[in-house]
Amino acid sequence: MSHAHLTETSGPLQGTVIAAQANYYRVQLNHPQVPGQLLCLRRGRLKKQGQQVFVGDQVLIAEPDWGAMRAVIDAVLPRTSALTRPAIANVDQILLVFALQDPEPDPWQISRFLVTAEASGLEITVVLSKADLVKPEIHQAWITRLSSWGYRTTVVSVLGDGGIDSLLTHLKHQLSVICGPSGVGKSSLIQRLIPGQEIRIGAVSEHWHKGKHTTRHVELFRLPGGGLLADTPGFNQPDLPILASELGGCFPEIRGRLAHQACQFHNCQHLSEPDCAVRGAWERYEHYQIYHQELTARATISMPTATLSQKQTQRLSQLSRKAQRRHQHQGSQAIWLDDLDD
Ligand SMILES: Nc1nc2c(ncn2[C@@H]2O[C@H](COP(=O)(O)OP(=O)(O)OP(=O)(O)O)[C@@H](O)[C@H]2O)c(=O)[nH]1
Ligand SMILES: [Mg+2]
Ligand SMILES: [Zn+2]
Repeated sequence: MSHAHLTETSGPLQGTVIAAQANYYRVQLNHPQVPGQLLCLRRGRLKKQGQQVFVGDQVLIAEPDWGAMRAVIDAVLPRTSALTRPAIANVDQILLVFALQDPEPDPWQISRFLVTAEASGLEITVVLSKADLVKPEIHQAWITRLSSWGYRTTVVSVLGDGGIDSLLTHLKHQLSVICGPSGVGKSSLIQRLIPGQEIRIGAVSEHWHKGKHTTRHVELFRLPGGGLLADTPGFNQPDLPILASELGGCFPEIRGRLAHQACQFHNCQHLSEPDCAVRGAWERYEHYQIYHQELTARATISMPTATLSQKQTQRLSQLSRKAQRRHQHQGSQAIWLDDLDD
């Protein structure tokens, strides 16, 4: 089908935003017959309305210039979901990647990523990478441990074939986002899944020790069997974007317990209340307690300070610092969100 024919017969052109950088968006047209991508600006009107354009957005395109492969984004279609960190629209599932070695898995960090991913309400798939670096007994120990947390886990290595096919099947027809700490092999895994795709990979020596991030922008890649996969920059300590009262819903262990038995109080926080169905000797209960403390301290601090005495304020910032120290990791939050839109 020729480009001219396409514009005459098919009404407004619809496409998927594949990448965003500064004011430019790369848009892949949804017509399978049309190869290549258009470099687009956002209409001034959308900018005035504060309508942001995210990677993953379905957009309508106008004024195509087929010679220069440029066009204008005329409208953003309604989103089925929107993640803000990273900023991606219409995501179906989150692929969380952790390395079995280099860097060594940290249960607190894994748990923080899991809770943050749960807060999105999207389906979660856990992948343990760099299987070639550790013995199979260690794979099995982590699979068992994560299974007791409520997650099914796929073990992969970019040097072998194990797990790769089942992962591709799992990602088919979906828009998935790959998230995880820096240096765990997210970009390498995408390259393994999509032969021929050029992706920036970090050198092993210059990695997590320095908190260096190799992937800097969000970008969607087309998987060979269908589906889109977004690479994201690794960051080491996600934010827990929830209220303390929502925390319980982000633990499969708690959802499971409450499905069988109710707490005495309907608004039980599962801390020291009597007849609590959740409190107990399960592994991540301690994570729940510490995150709860952190979220409570954060919520109170963001109240207008005039309502607190100086002594109370001091005590609260002490508490919050303590909570932060409990799971301090080098590396910073993703700051690259700012360059996605103006
Ligand atoms: N032995 C081994 N090394 C791997 C494997 N996967 C990735 N690596 C190495 O781990 C390092 C980091 O890989 P990347 O793919 O850049 O990691 P990333 O998660 O994308 O890192 P950021 O973009 O910084 O978040 C590179 O040196 C890779 O070669 C694997 O399966 N086995
Ligand atoms: Mg990367
Ligand atoms: Zn309870």
